[in-house]
Amino acid sequence: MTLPLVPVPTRLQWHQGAPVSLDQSVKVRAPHHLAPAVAGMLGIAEQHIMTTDGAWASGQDQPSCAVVLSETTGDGEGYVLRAGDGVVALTGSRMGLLRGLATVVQLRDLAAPGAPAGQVPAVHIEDEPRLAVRGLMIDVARHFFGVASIKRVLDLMAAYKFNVLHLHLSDDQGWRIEVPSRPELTERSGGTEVGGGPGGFFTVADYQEIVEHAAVRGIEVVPEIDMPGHVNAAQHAIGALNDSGEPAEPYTGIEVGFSKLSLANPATAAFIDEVLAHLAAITPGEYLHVGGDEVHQMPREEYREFARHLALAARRAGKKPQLWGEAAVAELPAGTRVQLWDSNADHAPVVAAARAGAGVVLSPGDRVYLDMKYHQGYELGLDWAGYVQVRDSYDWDPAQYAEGLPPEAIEGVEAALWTETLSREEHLFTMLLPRLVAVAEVGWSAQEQREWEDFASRARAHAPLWEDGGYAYHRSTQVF
Ligand code: TNX
Repeated sequence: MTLPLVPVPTRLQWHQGAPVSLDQSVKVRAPHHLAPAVAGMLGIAEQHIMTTDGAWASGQDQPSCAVVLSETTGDGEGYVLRAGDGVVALTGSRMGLLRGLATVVQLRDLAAPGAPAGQVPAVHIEDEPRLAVRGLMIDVARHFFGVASIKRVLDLMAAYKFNVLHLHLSDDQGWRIEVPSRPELTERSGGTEVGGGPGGFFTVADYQEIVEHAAVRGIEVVPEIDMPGHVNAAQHAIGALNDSGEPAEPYTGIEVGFSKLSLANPATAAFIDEVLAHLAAITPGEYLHVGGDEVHQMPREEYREFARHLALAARRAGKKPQLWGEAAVAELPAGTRVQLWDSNADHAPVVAAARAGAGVVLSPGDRVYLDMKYHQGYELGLDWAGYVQVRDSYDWDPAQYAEGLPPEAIEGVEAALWTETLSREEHLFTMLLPRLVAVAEVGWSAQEQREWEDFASRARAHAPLWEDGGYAYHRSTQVF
């Protein structure tokens, strides 16, 4: 008997024992700090959670609990789950418990063969991720998506054990994060987007709400300010960032590669430091993404110098730098993360940077750019990397993607959702589902355990969960 879990766990054994019923009034015993995650992920009221530091929230007698979370030390994401005869017991570090909770939810909500949903079957699971980073990038610059939409994205990510949300916060078409010392950024460029729509931006409080919703679910937010290209919105807001000293015209088209900053302009370095210091201050995660892609009109030497400047600026702000693959040609400080994306490019510079010590996150356009059309004629999306069917997102091995890439340099995989053609929340989820869950399994599950037909049948079983959650999805004929 197989259960349709996604991502497929490392080890699963059935055993004799009665399934455990988990309804809305189930009692959960958990460390105090996990109560919001338990409530949010299992969808139960916080007063049903008995915290291990003794306090039973509503003051009743301590009940026996059907779900028991035991926290161990360490920061790994592995967990052990034993279910049967009235108890679901989860053991792991804080992160491990969060990943295990996602499994409990799937065990409860995906009906086991011959059993009703709402019951966790008697199983023993040991599980741990293949790759440390399992991310999703959302472009809120081309079209803006607000806090409520991003929280729904985070809920979906948590359900499939993702741990990094990368927010692309600035581009030619808009600036999406409040910088209190530079109010003109959002005042002038927060209200523009592709196609002339209303745009929008995150206040500091909005951003913190996102960071908190993510943190509760064990997801790190990596904010990106894209430089030295993709900067028209900044140059529209701040005239001093242009060589002319005059503000650029707003831009609402979808061409790339035409705008750039210059370090010869003394305003540039100060701008970079100020923005990154602010972003670092409001971001608890370790990384700042500083862009580096598609600067089509900059001489190579100037580009190399700029990319290095950006990486060092991120470090000065107290964070580790992450940059798009082009930046691999620069001399980057130790601890820099390079993000391979352009499936049409030569990967040799990224491979060389990895050999020199950079970490690599794989976001190959032909596999995990979830803004690519599913097939010819599909109404949403772009096609520069080709069509990306669900199977394309699933059927590849990160260790084999770029020839010569040392396996130990591969930190993880990150799907990307660019939004030139996506203007509504429904569009986001239609592009994400089912491909996002394919990427989840690529990042989490061992290569030997993955098989396309098996995945497709498991993924199919998840559609009712997406429907219950109000998530739009594409009924790909490869899966349905
Ligand atoms: C390339 S990926 C870009 C983005 C576009 C995307 C569309 C990357 C680093 N740059 O500016 O939005 O393609 O798929």
